[in-house]
Amino acid sequence: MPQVPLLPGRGLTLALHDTATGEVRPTSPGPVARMYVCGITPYDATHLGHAFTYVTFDLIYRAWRDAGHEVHYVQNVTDIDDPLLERAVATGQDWRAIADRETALFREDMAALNVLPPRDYIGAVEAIPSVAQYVEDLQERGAVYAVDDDLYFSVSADPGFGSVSGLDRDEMLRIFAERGGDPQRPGKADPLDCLVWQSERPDEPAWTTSLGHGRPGWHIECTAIALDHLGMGFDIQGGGRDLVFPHHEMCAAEAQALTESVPFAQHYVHSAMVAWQGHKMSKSRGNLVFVSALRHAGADPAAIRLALLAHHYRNDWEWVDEDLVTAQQRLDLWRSAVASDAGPDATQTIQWMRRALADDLQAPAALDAVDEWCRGAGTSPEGPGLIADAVDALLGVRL
Ligand code: 5CA
Ligand code: ZN
Repeated sequence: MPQVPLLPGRGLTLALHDTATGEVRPTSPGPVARMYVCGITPYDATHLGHAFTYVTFDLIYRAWRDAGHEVHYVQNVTDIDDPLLERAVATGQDWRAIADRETALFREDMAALNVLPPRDYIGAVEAIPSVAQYVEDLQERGAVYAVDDDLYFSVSADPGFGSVSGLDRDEMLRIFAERGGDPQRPGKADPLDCLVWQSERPDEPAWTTSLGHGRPGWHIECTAIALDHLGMGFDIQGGGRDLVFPHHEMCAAEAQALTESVPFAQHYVHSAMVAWQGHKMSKSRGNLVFVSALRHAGADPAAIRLALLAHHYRNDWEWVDEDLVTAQQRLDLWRSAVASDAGPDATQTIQWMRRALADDLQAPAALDAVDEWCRGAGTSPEGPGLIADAVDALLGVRL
C-alpha cells in the first residue's frame, strides 16, 4: 500500500451515479466504506479498458479516504473460467500458469498506475468451498434445481430480480445470450436462470465439494466473495458497464434470495467502455492496447493515468495515441509548476478538485483546476507542495 498524503481540511460527501436508480445520489458509508469491484479474468494482459475501470474505482477510494473514511476494498480474480481453459488449449500452456502470470502482470500494471490495492484479493478457486456452501443454502431455500448434473439458480427466487439493470425481459434474453448465458438450454425452468455449479467436463479441471465434482458458475463467485468479506448491503458494487447484465443483476439476485434481504449493494457503479479502432477494446476481439506494452515502450505510467483521467468515467471514448502525448505535456507542465519555490495559494484549487470529484467523479474538471493553478502566479511558499500532495492524494498522480 503506497503512502497517500493527508490534505488539510476534509473531502466532501461523494455522490455517484447508481445504475439501479439511474440517479446521482450521495454515498453514505459508515466509518468503514465497503466496496467490491469485479476483477479480471487473467487469460491475457491488462488493457486500457481494464485500466480505465480500475482507475475509476481508485478515485472513489481516494475520495472516501479524503472524506475521513477507512475503505474496505475487495476484488476477485476469476482464475478459473472458460476463456482461461480455451486459451490454455490454444497455446498448450497450463491454465494455472496463465492465470498466475497474468494476475502478476495485472498487479504490476496497477502498482505502476498507482492504483491502491484491495484489502482482500480473492481468487475464484480459493472461494470454491464457500461457493459450495452458498449453493447448498440456496438449494435448501428451493432456489436451485438440476439440469442433468449441473445446478441452476432460479431468478424467480429473488422478488427484486431486474432491479439492478432495469431491463425488460426481451433485452435481458438478448444480452444474456451475448454475455455467456445459455437461454436456449433445454430443461431450464426460466431461460434466464443462471448456472451456479457445472459438473465435471472431460479434460477440464474439477473440484470435489458437497455439490459433486465440478466447478462454480461465474456470478456466484462474486456473490460469495462479496458476502464473505463485506456482508449484505455494502456500499458499492462496481465494474465496467458490460457487467450490469447479467453479471451484477445475477450476483444481487443470488445474494438477495440467500439472505431474504435487500439490497445486495447500496450503489451499483459502472464505468464506460474504452474503444480502439472503432470497437470496444475486448480480449475476444483482440483490439487491445496493453498497459504493459505502453510501459515497456517507455511511457510514463503517470502520463497513462492522466490520459485516462481526462475522460469522465461514464462517457464511452476511443483511445488514440495522441492522448498519451497530450497527457505527457500536461504532466511536464504540472511537474515544472510544483518544482517552483512559490506559487498561487492552493486552498481554492484543492476545494475545486474536491468539489469536482465529489460530484460523480468529474476528473476532467479536477484536471482543469490543476491546469488553472499552474497557469497562475503567486507567492505562496506552501502552494506547490500542497498541489503536489492534492494531485497525489486525490488523483493518484505522483509529481
Ligand atoms: N472477471 C470478470 C468480472 S468478475 C471480468 O469481467 N473480467 S474482465 O477481465 O473481462 O474485465 C475486468 C474489468 O474490466 C470488468 O470490470 C470489465 O467491465 C472491465 N472492462 C473490460 N473491457 C473494458 C473496456 N473496453 N472498457 C472499460 N472497462 C472494461
Ligand atoms: Zn464479478
